[in-house]
Amino acid sequence: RGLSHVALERLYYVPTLPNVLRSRHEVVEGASRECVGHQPVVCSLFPHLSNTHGGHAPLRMVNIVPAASQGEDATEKRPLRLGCVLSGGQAPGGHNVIIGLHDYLQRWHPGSTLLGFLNGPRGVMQNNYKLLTPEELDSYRNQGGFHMIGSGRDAIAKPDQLVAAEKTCLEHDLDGLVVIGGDDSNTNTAVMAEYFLKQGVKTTVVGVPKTIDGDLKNTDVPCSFGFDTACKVYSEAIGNIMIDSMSAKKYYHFIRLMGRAASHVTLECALQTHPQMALICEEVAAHRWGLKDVVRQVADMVAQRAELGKNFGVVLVPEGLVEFMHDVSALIAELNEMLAKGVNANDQCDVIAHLTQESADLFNGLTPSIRSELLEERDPHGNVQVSHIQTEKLLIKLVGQELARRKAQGTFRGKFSALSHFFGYEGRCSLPSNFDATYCNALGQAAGALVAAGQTGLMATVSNLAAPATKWTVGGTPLLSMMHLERRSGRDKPVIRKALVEIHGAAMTSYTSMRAIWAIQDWCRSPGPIQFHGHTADMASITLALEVNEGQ
Ligand code: FBP
Repeated sequence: RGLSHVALERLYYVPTLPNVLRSRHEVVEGASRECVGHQPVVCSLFPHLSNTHGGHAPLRMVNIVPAASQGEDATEKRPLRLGCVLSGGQAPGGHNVIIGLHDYLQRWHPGSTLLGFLNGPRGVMQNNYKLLTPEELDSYRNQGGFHMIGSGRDAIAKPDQLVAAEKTCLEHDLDGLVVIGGDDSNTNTAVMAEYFLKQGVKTTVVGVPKTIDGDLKNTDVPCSFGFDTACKVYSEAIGNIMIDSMSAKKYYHFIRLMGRAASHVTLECALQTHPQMALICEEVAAHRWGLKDVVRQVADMVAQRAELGKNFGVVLVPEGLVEFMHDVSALIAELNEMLAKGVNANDQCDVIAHLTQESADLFNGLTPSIRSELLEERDPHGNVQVSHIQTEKLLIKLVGQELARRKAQGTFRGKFSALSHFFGYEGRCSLPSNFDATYCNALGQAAGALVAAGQTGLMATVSNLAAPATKWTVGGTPLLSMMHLERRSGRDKPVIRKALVEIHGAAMTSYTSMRAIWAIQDWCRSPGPIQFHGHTADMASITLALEVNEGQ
């Protein structure tokens, strides 16, 4: 396939397996869990998974622990039939999850069959799959991308989609289906698990936390895979740009970073590189800042540096920013409701006529491209496609106008010349870092152990990540425990709640304690490329290290 020297070498990297998965183990019930919100309603919508149809058994996580009994029984090693599917955006390490699953089956259930459904959930509904062989899997070990089986953003949620998925699982007599996806995909994992229980279909459904956005985490799930690698890729490029900016001394670089609603990626990259400014969506929301407030803050920083003779710097912009400025988020909410009611998005006069005065004024002040992006089709889960919105260009334009106004008043004497960048897709398919390669392998093996134990409606978990990988703990947490009700496409829906940046958490505190200095000093930190060997190779993201330590 034209593998580079490094990619070839990575084929032979052997991720460390947590001790508990190296020897005989079993799945035992763990602590009880509650939904993150609206528990009675969420549980009533998932009566089989929450057990509400037969009493009020609490949601429980499960732990994978060394087996209590020494003897093996005959059923223990029975061959299983499993399917797996990659869902949503690419994230480095996806192949290792599937390989971990396969290796688990080979080791503990020899003779098992593993099917890979092609091009995302649609492959499950259309019964489009391939049999995954050891030879093919070996050629994807520790490689980036999702191209072995492809991914897609279709949802399996509506009645006809669930029936189609059921038909496929019955046809292959699947014991389990492993869904490797983000928050929305795993919401649908819960929907499918519930439906299969209701129908008496034997296939269990287990999720694996995937997304570079880093917003799929909770007490049991320390992070989603792919985040570490993607942030390292972006941070390398940001570090290089910062040094260019300090060398040329003539440009401000506005760099928008992927991450959807959450600013985890931006925060991690800020801690890695020390930019002059990093906007954090969650802080913008907490202070109810609007577009004008954000523009003023950036302009203040530029003006402050100009007083020091510095007309250059780097500003990091999370891609979800537009959704968090209170005025823009109110506008988006109005647009969502309006589109759900069938107002024609192509008729901007009609759209404006349906907006409140405040939103209409804001809408009129946006650039035409941003206006049409806000009106674009939502993704299949009802989200605004924020990665299409060029917020960095909007900010450059508005900050430029604000500085021109100040110049006319005599309060700004510097220069403002800005360039825009967007880092997103280039980070999603990199060769996974040692951390992601190891974490993903363990997650795949954990998913295998859960399915083998007949568990359903759980997300595979691998924790204790601050310790060496041999000591990582493994288990599963109820998908329902991550859910609450959210307004989607004009109605309340039970969905997995996105884990946003904690503005008083360790990572954010670490940033806020330094940002005033980074704004004026040029303490650029250039992390360089991902390392696969040497003492820095196994370091996981800074935010994970801070947050994991804080949680202990
Ligand atoms: P997931 O939530 O599916 O992991 O996708 C993450 C992401 O990379 C976001 O950061 C980004 O906004 C979005 O996908 C882009 O989507 P697409 O690949 O459909 O353009």
